[in-house]
Amino acid sequence: MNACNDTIAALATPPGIGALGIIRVSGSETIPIVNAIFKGKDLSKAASHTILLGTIRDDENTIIDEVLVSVFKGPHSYTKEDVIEISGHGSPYILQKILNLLITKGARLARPGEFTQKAFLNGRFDLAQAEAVADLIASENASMQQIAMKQIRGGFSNEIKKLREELIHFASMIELELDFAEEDVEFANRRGLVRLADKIQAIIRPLIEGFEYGNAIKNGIPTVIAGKPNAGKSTLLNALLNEEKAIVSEIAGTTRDFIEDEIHIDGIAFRFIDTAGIRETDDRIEAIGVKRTFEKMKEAGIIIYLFDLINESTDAINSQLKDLKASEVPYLIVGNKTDEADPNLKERLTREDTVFISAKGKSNLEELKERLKLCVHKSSGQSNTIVTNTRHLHSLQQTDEALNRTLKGINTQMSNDLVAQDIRSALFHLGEITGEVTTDDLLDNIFSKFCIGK
Ligand SMILES: Nc1nc2c(ncn2[C@@H]2O[C@H](COP(=O)(O)OP(=O)(O)OP(=O)(O)O)[C@@H](O)[C@H]2O)c(=O)[nH]1
Ligand SMILES: [Mg+2]
Repeated sequence: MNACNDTIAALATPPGIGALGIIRVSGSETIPIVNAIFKGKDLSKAASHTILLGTIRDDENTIIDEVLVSVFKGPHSYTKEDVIEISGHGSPYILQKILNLLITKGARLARPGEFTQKAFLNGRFDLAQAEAVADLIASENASMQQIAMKQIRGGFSNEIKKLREELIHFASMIELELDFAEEDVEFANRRGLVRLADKIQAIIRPLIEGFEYGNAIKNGIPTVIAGKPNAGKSTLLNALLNEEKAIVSEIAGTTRDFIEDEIHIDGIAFRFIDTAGIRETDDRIEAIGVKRTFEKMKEAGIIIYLFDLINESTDAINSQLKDLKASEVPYLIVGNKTDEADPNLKERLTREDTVFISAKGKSNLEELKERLKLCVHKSSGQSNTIVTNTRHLHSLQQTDEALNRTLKGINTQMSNDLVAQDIRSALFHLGEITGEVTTDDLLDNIFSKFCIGK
């Protein structure tokens, strides 16, 4: 990692032509560097959080652009250093020229994520919050945006920091006992330690369990449309996507490979997967498709189980539902083809959890969407903090395991140095999440994934 007190500059808006382009500068020399190319009010005399109009000129005094300059004096800025944002006209030529001038005056081109990295290193926020900034920028739907925003505003960081401090207390007590090993004293209250380990596990385990849900929200909830051949699965996929994506035909066994696409329903991304209809078949290719359907159903976040109200008997339908109930994946039972179905059949099947639709006629799809949303809210449980970052998940799992070992060590009256080692390990992994424990490699790895200028 290069000197952190360099003054850095980068384009903060996307490259290409735009109405405006913003160049950001941060570091101890920000004000003299920008002052050297800015003609207008003397920036060293400008108050923080003010915007000034002026021109950017090169060494020949040629006007490059007329700009607005926003001044943020450290520590009241994103990076806690002096920061200036130069808003110019969005011409790649002009912006490049301004950046070059800044560099000739002593700024250095920023690396990806370096502004946020400075913010982290200067204690503006912790690592999990810094990572959430990248998530926020990458968020494509309301749920992702909300999860990232919650994390930026503290999320689970504060709680983890508090617990870690309590654990540090126990760790130091146990270390102290090690120093007095001859004397058989007990500074660390074992019951208190067990209580704390339990408390930490009670907090981190739901976070670990919620990861799958969080990840689903990030990547789209895999929603498998399954059922017998000809139930209308491909028709339903097309109706939901509003596009003739999958082939529909009256021939049973039309779909053999799965076809998928994503849509957002009220900010939640669902990845709908149309599958091969489930039946015994001698056709080798179709049989592979059916096998894959079962695999997809196991991996699904939600299953939409579709049956044909015209061509299937009540008994046939009920026996399919029995198999479905055995599955661990949340499912929705959907009767299709209400447009031509015998209304009596529908009556006999009426169960609270069945949705009746006509995929072909696109009727009652709104209710289906509502029910899909309900499934998601149900599986998100009570936890309002959601972990979506694999790095956090890994650290939480390692913490959990270290605490298990700690508890086991206490229960089996293992020697103090072993228990101390397990507590240190738990502390290390908890600290990794918020960045109280870091390595340069880890930081480089995290921030290199950011965009330049953030
Ligand atoms: N009347 C009526 N027919 C429908 C409806 N939905 C689908 N169909 C018809 O049912 C037949 C089968 O539809 P598909 O969507 O291909 O069925 P599938 O479940 O994908 O079938 P496979 O791919 O073979 O497993 C087609 O002829 C559709 O037009 C509906 O709501 N009402
Ligand atoms: Mg199909």
